[in-house]
Amino acid sequence: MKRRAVMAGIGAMFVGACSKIADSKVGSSLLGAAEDWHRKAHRALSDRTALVNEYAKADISPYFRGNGSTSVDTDAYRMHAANGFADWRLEVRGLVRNPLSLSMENIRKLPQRTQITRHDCVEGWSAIGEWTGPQLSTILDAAVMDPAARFVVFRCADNLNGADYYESIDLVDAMHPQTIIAHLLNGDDLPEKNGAPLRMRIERQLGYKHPKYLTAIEVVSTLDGIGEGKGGYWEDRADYQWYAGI
Ligand SMILES: Nc1nc2c(c(=O)[nH]1)N[C@H]1C(S)=C(S)[C@@H](COP(=O)(O)O)O[C@H]1N2
Ligand SMILES: [Mo]
Repeated sequence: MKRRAVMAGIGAMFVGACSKIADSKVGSSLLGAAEDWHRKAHRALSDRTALVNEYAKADISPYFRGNGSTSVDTDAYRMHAANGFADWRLEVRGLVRNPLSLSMENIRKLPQRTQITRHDCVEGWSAIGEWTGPQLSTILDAAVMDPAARFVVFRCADNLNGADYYESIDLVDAMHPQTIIAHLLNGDDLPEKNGAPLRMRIERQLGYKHPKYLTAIEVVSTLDGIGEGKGGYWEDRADYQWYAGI
């Protein structure tokens, strides 16, 4: 047999086998299951980029409670608060080409996003607030992440019961349009209890994933060696899930 004929024969065999499998009941349910699996995996991935519900001004809670740390018990923080956080700096470091040190003025001058969202705490309360600040993606784009980057770690000024609060997310949440570095709540500078002068809003996740009193953003390839290695203050000490998607 000529080579071309052999190839055509093999091709025909495959086509034949496939259509036979697809014709049989077992075959079509197998193909169906594979397709279903792919569709679900695809949906799970694309859903993570979907926006959470945003509310109207009329829905804003009259009082947005403070939870966990409601202040930072250091002289440095008191001094920052006393001069309106004019000297506060947000460091952007780790696996980035351009490390940054941003002032509040720098942050206010970036393009801003305002969103009215519901905050859900695992302790069983919710509140709706209007948050304003630059998208994290804008800052990460300016810093230019290394190809090895996989997670973003947030460092905070407060120490809660003997350990520094920290959190981390993956790059899907880091680049999500509703992931912002908020400096305003309901149009005013953040109150101290809600994380002045800067706090993250990571709207696709539960309350403990939104670090307050933000001092640094660290781009890393692994969470090993950071805190106890589980990616966050509560993950390290109370078995809270690292991925707390809502
Ligand atoms: N730095 C820091 N961030 C934090 C906490 C904290 O104690 N310290 N508590 C977390 C928890 S459990 C919740 S529910 C929210 C509360 O935010 P709020 O004080 O603005 O209500 O902040 C989160 N971020
Ligand atoms: Mo919480």
